Amino acid sequence: MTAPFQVISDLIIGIDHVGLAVENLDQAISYWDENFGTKLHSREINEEQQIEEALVKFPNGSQLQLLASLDPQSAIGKFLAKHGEGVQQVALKVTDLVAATELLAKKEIPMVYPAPKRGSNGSRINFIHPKYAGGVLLELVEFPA
Ligand code: V0V
Repeated sequence: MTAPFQVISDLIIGIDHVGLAVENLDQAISYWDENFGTKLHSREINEEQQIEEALVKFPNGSQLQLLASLDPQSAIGKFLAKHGEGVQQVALKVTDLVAATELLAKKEIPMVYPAPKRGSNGSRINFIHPKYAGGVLLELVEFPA
């Protein structure tokens, strides 16, 4: 059976989070809590990415992901060395990461990784390099149904 025709807007739910590279995770969590009233949603180490990250939520549910490096050679370590603290990524939530990847490939927009990686809270993630996305590192994130 032929799969129904899909366009990318069928697959993208919206912005899941904006990711900030930070030098000190504890200080960053406190900063956003004390000054902007965010609440800590989750915190975990991602060995593969060599980071420790925390999701903090605003009252309306929108999220920041605070990303600290555990290794200078990690993506976050390199970002901090080159750019300092700041916005490292914008993450789009998708219903189907593989289908989104296939549609983007048809537009000659490749993913950084050949296959999805593990993201926070059981998600699957992949990235579009800033050179294909207007200078912004775009993450695509899919959560289990
Ligand atoms: C690099 N560039 C960036 C950038 N990273 N520009 C904007 N935002 C960024 N995040 C610029 C860099 O300054 C260079 O600019 C140019 O892109 C080429 O850089 P490159 O030599 O390819 O840079 P690298 O070696 O730093 O690698 C960049 C990529 C790397 C995107 C390939 O960061 C990567 O693999 N990222 C995916 C993994 C990741 O980000 N993990 C951490 C989050 P000029 O000098 O040419 O102008 S993990 C996560 O989000 C999790 C676990 C989650 O649950 O969400």
